[in-house]
Amino acid sequence: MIYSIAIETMPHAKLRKLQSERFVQLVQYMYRNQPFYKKQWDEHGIDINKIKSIYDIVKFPFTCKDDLRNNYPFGLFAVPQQAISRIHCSSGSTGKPTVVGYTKNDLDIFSEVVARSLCCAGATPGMKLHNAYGYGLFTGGLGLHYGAELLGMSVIPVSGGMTERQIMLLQDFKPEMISCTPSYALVLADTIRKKDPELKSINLKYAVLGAEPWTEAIRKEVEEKLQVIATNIYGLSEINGPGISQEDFEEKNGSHIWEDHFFPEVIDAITKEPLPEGKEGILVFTTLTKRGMPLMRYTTNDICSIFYDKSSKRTHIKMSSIKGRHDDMLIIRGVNLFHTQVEALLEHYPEFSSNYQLIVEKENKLDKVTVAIELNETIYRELGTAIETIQHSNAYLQNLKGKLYESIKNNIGLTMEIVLKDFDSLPKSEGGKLRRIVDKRK
Ligand code: DLL
Repeated sequence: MIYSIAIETMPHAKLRKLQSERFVQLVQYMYRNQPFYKKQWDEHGIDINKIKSIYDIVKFPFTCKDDLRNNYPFGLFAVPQQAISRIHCSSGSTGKPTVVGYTKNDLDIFSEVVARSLCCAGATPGMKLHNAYGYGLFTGGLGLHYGAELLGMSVIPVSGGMTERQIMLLQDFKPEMISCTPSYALVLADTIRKKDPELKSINLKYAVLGAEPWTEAIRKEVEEKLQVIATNIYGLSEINGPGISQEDFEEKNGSHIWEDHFFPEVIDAITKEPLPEGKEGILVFTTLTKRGMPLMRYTTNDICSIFYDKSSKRTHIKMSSIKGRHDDMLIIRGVNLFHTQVEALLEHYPEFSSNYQLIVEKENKLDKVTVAIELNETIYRELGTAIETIQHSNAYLQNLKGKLYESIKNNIGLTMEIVLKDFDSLPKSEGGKLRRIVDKRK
């Protein structure tokens, strides 16, 4: 089902015209109401009256996370604080969070794009949604919640954590759709299967997964273990929250960015020049319709490409899955490395569980990467002893480690130490975002 046919299938020329109209109004609005932008644009000699179309966007400087931090907490609000209906924060793990304010109308748009996204993921009115994204300052819980209600779903606002209780509710309420992080979907799947290996007690059909980078291997595993169709939902609080883009459950090759509200660009990480369709770089967004705290050319730091897909049911541009965040990119002995590259190789090894960590440290002044990876449950039980202690003497395990070592070396161009771990021994998702990298160099 398409939530809004007129918008989601709008011809490109008409979409571009709509974006241009919205952009021209936005620029005037921001200049009048956000002193930060007025000052910045004056310093850059931008004459806002000469801004005539969306193509003029290249004249504007970028906004970055530090601009939000420097204006903490409410300095970028474009309306008096009393006109802000809700405040969310980014999930930054250190220092002050970045704050986002929404007017009532911004929240209506937020719900609308999430309703669109849920339809795109396979939802229809009347379906039940088990929403296991965290409720609170994080945008995931409330964002999905109100969008699902707008669509006419019955929302079960479970939030994150308390896995046993979640499973009881999945079994008793029998929701058709679940929304959570991909890593938590796997935790739920493994826990359910321990009690019910054939999955007879639940009725899930769709999973809407996002908030952290994930790969095709994880998709396959979630789909097999939970017997669902899993699609990607993307977003960030600075721009809105979840529902900036969403994958179609029948197409699954990239997520549609709702271009009538969020104008995307991809720029080169070094030169900051906009890149053509299909080229990978840093994703940048301009909020075309937000009024509480609009942002111009916000650099997300997320690495992906954007492209039009003529074979799609919808006309809006797609983005590839996020490879990682630019600030999460590891530089190992001069080679750029995202953890998702290692994850993609692990897909070929059913002997492992999907739980792994990359540990980076200095050894004799050189970067050293260790891949700590759990064995899958069956092999672990067969071996029946602490894996870490026997991995150097057991021929089967040595051979397995050797194959992974070679595969990483040949595909990524780096040598990494492989350390096998007991099943279920590495940190798991408890509903929030899971960090795969432990960088001890910092
Ligand atoms: O994670 C919003 C969200 C909630 C998205 C629920 C999807 C589902 P923040 O906490 O501000 O907002 O974190 C935003 O998370 O810049 C990406 O680095 C990462 N991220 C979000 N969705 C995806 C995804 C929410 N589908 C940051 N794939 C973003 C990869 C994602 N990374």
